[in-house]
Amino acid sequence: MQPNTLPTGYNPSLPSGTSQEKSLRLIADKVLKGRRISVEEAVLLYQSAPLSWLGWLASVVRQRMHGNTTWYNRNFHIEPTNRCIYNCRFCSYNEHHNPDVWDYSLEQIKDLAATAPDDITEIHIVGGVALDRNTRYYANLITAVRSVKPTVCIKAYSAIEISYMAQIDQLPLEEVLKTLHQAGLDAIPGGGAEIFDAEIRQKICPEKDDANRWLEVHHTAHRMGIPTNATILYGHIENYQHRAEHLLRIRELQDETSGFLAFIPLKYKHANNPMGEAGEVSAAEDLRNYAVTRIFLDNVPHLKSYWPMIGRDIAQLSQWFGVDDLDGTIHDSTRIYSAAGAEDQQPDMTTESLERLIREAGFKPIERDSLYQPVSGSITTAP
Ligand code: V47
Ligand code: SF4
Repeated sequence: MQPNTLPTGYNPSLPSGTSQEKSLRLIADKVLKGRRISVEEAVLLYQSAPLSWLGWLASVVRQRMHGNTTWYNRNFHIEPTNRCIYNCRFCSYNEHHNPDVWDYSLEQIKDLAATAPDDITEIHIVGGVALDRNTRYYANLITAVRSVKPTVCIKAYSAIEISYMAQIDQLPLEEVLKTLHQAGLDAIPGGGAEIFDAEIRQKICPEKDDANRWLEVHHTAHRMGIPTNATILYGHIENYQHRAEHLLRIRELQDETSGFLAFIPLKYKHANNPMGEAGEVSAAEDLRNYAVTRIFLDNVPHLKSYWPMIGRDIAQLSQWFGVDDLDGTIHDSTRIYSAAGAEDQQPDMTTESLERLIREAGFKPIERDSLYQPVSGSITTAP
């Protein structure tokens, strides 16, 4: 199939008349002129924009930023331990909610890294926050991985783990990040952001650092030239206002630093954790969330669909709702989502399957490295 091109001037019309429809039209006018929308306007989009219309508007933004390209990467995860001093109520894989407890030695981590295919470009390391681990340990872990995979990008440790290192070692964040960076840390993943709203955060992850601390870690990393990602955990007890305010704080920090590479909406999965009775939101809600995020977050370059969490089908469709990045080959190396009941219990995708997923939806797959540079030798053959 040929990559899509949005027909020029295509604008699925809204049934006209009510004041709400007029407001939606005004929002679209703003977006089409490249202007920002407010939190109130994002909430209105969440609440009342027809889904196909929202997909169209998000696609205009996506097209402007990335044309028909959808990026993907070859990556591998290492989850060093599921021991954790915290007990987030949505977490299915930590030792409090999972009888299968693991805590790899540095030697085991090295062996695990050595099992990753040679052609991967990124290793993503994130785990529980273990009581007895400090900055030196985490730096040694990076050195161990680096010794067997000298050229990969190491994207490691959530802001929550980094904050804990600073706390246990009584060090400023700059010092911790400097040590990790010198050991070979290249980038920081987006985990731990959950929902910034203090009241909701208190209910779903009461012991975790607050929003200000999460933002401080990322701000510090950006100042030091270390790129990071950002996430939101959605689809539990938060409302649209909470989601839009979360996005605003990311947009504000990005205005200051330009250090975020990608934003990854993480859908709450409900199996095997104490929040399970909250259920899960629908696929339509997932798509709506991608679209509003793309429209609102005009300064974060990439919107990533993390298929092990959302599933292959919705990841594929999400490209029509603002997503330009599908992560990744994975190689059955993460348990966070399988423990929480994700469809793919052993997430693993070949580059051929990823490319097919992208192409079948009408987009052009390009393999990327962690900084979103095209990887030469990518198997892409289609235009
Ligand atoms: O912070 C935990 C989430 C995050 C559940 O930066 C859950 O490229 C849904 O941040 N249902 C860690 N979500 C994973 C993460 C991530 C994933 C992929 C790519 C990147 C990136 C970052 O996983 C946690 C939490 O928000 N999480 N349990 C659950 N039951
Ligand atoms: Fe620990 Fe992370 Fe799970 Fe929270 S989400 S309990 S910090 S492993």
